Amino acid sequence: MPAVMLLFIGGEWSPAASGKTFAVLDPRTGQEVFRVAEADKEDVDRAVAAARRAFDEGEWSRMSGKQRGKVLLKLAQLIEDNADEMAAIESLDNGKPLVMSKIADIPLSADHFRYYAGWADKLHGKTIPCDNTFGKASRAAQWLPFFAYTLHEPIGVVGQIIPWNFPLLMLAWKVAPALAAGNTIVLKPAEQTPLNALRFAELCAEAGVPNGAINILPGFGPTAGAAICRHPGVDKLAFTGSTEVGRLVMKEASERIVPVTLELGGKSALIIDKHVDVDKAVEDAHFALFFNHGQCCAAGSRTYVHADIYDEFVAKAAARAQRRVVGDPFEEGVEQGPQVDQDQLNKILAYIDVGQREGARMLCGGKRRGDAGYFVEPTVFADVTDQMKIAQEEIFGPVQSILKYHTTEEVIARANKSEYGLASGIISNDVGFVNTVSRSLKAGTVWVNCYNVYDSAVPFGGYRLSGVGRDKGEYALENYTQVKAVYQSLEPNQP
Ligand code: TXE
Repeated sequence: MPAVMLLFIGGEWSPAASGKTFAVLDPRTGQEVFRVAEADKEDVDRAVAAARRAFDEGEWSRMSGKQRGKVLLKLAQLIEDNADEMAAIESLDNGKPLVMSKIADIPLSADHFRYYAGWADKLHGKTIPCDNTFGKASRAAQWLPFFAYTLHEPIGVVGQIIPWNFPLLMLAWKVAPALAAGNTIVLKPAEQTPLNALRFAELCAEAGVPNGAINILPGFGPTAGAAICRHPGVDKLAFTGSTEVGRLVMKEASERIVPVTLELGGKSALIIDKHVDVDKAVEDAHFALFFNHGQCCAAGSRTYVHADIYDEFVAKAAARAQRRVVGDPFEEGVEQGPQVDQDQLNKILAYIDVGQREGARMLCGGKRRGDAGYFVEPTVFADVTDQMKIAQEEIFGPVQSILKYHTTEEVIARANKSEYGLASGIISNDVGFVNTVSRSLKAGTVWVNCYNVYDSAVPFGGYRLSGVGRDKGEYALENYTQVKAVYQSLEPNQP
């Protein structure tokens, strides 16, 4: 790769029109490791024009589904062939442990392309028999005179904006279904983590994605991101990130009446019944929150524990967090690397401060670790109450909040009081409890006796402020297709 990485527009590498670049920092040290061209409005104009050309000329949009599927399979294979390199890029860019990039981010991304490759030739509509609306006499009187069929057509040029917590995987969630359905794409990775999106662009060229079908524009939200949202040539918007920015994206979509899908923040409740093996429940709850350093929209960030096991659970949860190995993500045995950037570090430390001031009992952690990079000590708060900020707002860091409950009805009501509704979890061996709670929770995902399971075939998305629409699975294809109804008379055009 060149010293300054460029924008990928129309199948070619090009500098930003402004000539500007920005620094990519190593979250372990805060030091600059790469420079990347910084896209802005003019670059978005060029990228949208390239995507429009590619769409209208039909090289991708009218390619047969089978052919598109082959290209997506090749992409999956190329990600796997380059897995070690891409895992290293992911850990360098984001700070997550190399082992996690290797066992989660990269293989799940490859799997996503493989899964949607299978859908590319199965996007067919329905045939629908129609009634004789106008009482028109049919020559073949015993048959209905009309029938209709539906076509699932690609929408056009899709603008996609993604975050930094799972840089390649979030790209895969957005890009794979959009490409499978025949759309062309202008994608902006997060400014903190643009590297694997650029590596992915190289793989697209190698896999045979036609020039212009995918354009990758690293840059900042209020400039490049806003320009994508406002561009009259963008036919659909897809966004993953904060609820605050999600609102802006939706406003822009409403101005132009284009469809929009949003995957936003969360404050997910993990409910732990009294009928459990406490050690196992502690481990599950630890994983639910601390996975990816707490930087998961679905993090189990409100841990509700039944009063009967509360004291034992709290003591063991704190002991587990204290054992969590924090360090260089490239070192073996490390479970937690640095947070992604200074802003996130500051935000997390501010919430830890608020938690203490609001009266939660801090059992461990609470500070920045070291003075280089963005490391935070794994932190556990007990005796958290629903009205505390740390129980209501997304911290997005390694801070576990434990709350006590007494009855099933009470915990369901409290869990549902959040303004978010992304995910949730239940740990229990009582089938009645599991059934009652899973059907009562207002959340897009419920994990039972597990957490953070992400199969490409299973939809993911939120209720309430957590978003609109679903990523993943068959459902995501609806985000990227228009349904056209074609009526056809069964009679020939003769007098
Ligand atoms: O998010 P932003 P940030 C939550 C999490 C985190 C907080 C802030 O709580 O602490 O959001 O993180 C682009 N028009 N999540 O500031 O700003 C931006 O460049 C168009 C939850 O990183 O929402 C990036 O590509 N785009 C979450 C993307 O939006 C704009 C993942 C996300 O950044 C824009 C990340 C604008 N005006 C953070 N402003 C999840 N749901 O997984 C920014 N962007």
